[in-house]
Amino acid sequence: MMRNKSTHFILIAIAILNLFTACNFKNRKKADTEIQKPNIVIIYTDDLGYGDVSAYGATEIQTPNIDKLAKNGVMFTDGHATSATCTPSRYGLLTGVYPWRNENAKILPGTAPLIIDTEQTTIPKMLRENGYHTGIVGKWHLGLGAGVVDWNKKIVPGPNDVGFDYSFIMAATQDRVPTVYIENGEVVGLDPNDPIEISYSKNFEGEPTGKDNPELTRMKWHHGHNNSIVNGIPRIGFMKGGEKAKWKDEEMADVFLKMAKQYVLSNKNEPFFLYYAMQQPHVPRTPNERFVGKSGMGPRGDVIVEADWCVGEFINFLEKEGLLENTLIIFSSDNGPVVNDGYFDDSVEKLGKHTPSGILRGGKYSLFEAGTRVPFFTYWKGKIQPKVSDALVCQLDIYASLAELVGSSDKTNDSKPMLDVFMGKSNSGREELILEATSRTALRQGNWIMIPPYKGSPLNKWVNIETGNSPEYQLYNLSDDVVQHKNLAGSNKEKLDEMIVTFKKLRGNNKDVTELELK
Ligand code: NG6
Ligand code: CA
Repeated sequence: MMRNKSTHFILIAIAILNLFTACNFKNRKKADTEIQKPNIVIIYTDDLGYGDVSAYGATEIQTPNIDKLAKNGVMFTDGHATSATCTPSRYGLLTGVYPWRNENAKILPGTAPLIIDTEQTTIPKMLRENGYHTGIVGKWHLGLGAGVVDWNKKIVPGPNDVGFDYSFIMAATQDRVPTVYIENGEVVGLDPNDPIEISYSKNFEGEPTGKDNPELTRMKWHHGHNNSIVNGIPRIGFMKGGEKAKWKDEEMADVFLKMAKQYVLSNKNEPFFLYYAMQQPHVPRTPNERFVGKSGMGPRGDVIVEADWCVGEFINFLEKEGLLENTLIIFSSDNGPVVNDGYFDDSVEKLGKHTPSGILRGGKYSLFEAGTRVPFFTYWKGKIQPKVSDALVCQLDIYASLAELVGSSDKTNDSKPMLDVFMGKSNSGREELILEATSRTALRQGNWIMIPPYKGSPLNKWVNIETGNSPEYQLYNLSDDVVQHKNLAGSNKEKLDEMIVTFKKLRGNNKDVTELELK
């Protein structure tokens, strides 16, 4: 059959249109795959050391669930927290800003005001602007309120004012009052007839304390931790009232796990970001009875086994919900390990051959490697190929890397975009990194670390950890001396001077630093 002119025209038009739609579809698909918005979960432990995880070489304790993620993801052997203590570390993680830039980023009492500026950009804020629902379940320890907090009213500002749509937290630490959960700024289970009062300076009349009433305690204090007694455990700080709202320590792991799952269930239909900040193995170590005696290493080992179980439960839950293939998981710890952190809890006596810091020197509070070098890995089923990476990475860089992932142009000066490293596609980690421990700083450059001279004892005798303090400069080459036993400051003055110059440049105008002299 002959076609007339107009039929021809129509056919050509349709063909052109088809071509356009095909191209368009192709383009659209490309854009969709370039910018991915997987769910993002940061699982953050408290004081878990480099040597506490069997994937990282622990032999005396087994962490099969954590190992499964580590071994099927990118397992970093040189991954760091920004600091060797909690508050500064969490500040660095969430804001992408070095904690030593904020003089308030030090271990905070439970009454401290919020130390993140509500105008400041944070991981949850950045993700929220990019279509994520954002939640935190677990330990906060970044301060609450703007001055004196009334715990009986809505507590603001807090996590919900720095980017989290949902929050279920403990204010500070498990060993600090207030010992209550706070959900979106409100104390959970508070009885208005039994208001909460908190003080870090003096006791409330008639209230027992660990110091004066040891007969009321079931866990004895070793150093600090002798103020108010809650559930038979003496704490840091004084608390009155709020009886019904007080948490039960042995249930905390289950409560946080339940709330983490609940958060996911409520928000699984949109991209979500969950910061699951577990309390283990920080003191007081209070395993649920299901885990008591399971490690053979006393409560510290038992709560690590408990934390490992929680990780397994949470991952199985994501799998069951069909979310695992679409969820990027980042696992790490806020600082290095400590064995005796203020209670007689058998952790020293029952440690046996276990070495929480692995082969590394130091631990929590220390400028030596074990202060900040912690278990650190990324896992994304089907997207990340198993790999052990020796790239130098820091939690500070999670901010910029997640920004890269979701296509955000948000930046901070300190956080370096390293998505390819976290995805296991590249090995080029950081060249330079400033590490912090109890307000002292050191410079890591390539495989070298330079620790400037610091006053103070070389050993924190309370916790039996080497601090890194020395009247002399320390310079170590970690490529053949990861244990930091050979101080090369005297023999390699050229490298030392080069590092002092870089350190001064990076740290900027700070008295401690500007007074440092070249050798
Ligand atoms: C210290 C506590 C320690 C722990 C730490 C904070 C004393 C003597 N020691 O001051 O037990 O609570 O603060 O730990 O009170 S962190 O992991 O939150 O940084
Ligand atoms: Ca900690």
